[in-house]
Amino acid sequence: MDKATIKSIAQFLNSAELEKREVVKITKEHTDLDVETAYEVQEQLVLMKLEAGNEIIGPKMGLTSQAKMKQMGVEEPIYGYVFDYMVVNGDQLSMSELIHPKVEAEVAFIMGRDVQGPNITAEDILAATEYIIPALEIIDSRYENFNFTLPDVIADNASSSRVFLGTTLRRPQELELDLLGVTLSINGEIRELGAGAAILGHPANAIAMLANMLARKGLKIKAGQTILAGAITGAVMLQAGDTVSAKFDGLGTIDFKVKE
Ligand code: 0L1
Ligand code: MG
Repeated sequence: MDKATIKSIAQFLNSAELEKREVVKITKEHTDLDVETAYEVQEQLVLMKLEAGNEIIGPKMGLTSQAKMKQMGVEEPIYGYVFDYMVVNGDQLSMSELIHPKVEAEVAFIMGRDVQGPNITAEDILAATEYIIPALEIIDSRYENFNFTLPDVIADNASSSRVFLGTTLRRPQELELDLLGVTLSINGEIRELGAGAAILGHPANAIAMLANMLARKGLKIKAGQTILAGAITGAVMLQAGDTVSAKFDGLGTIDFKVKE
């Protein structure tokens, strides 16, 4: 696929996000879009957002649960980027800014040091992490009905849209991240639950994999970045009027309300 086409797909997806418009998956027309080219589209999309004055909070990992990987028929998770404008301040999510959002419970790593792959292990990540915080990611695929292939979702910045970051900070050594339990309730009813082990056996494994995937591109994890490790729970579709509450063992709660 030539550079101009890659750029035009990135523009198309960026406009869909900015205009809150759902679109048909890219691979319907561009049947030759493969994973490698999809990351090139994502790179262009990221560049457009940076040129528009947005800043990267950190990369994120997606499709880190066995269930999601099986569903997509993939053996490797994917990554995308969370930008500053995606971080929600306060406790309200505006439906009018989004297409068809879903929420999933995650943990985020706040990095104290740069980490440069390859051959990074979970132990390297834990040693380089300053704090762990709870997070609720809002994914909002730009594709109709969340209907996409793996290259589609990679090109679409792994459905990144919004994130609520919790205020409880813990050193990684203070937590057993694989055993960390989470419940995700909507309107007072538990809809999803899980443990940190849902993320590739241990959330630090996902961040190590991220460092190694970035290294293939000559990139690294940077000190100060806040990195979403992947979902501990399944993703739940949101509607205006919903009240969302997630409880994280040892990491407090995150609550928000969905408004029109
Ligand atoms: O954060 C993620 O796990 C990315 C999910 C991408 C797939 C989806 O939109 O369901
Ligand atoms: Mg996620």
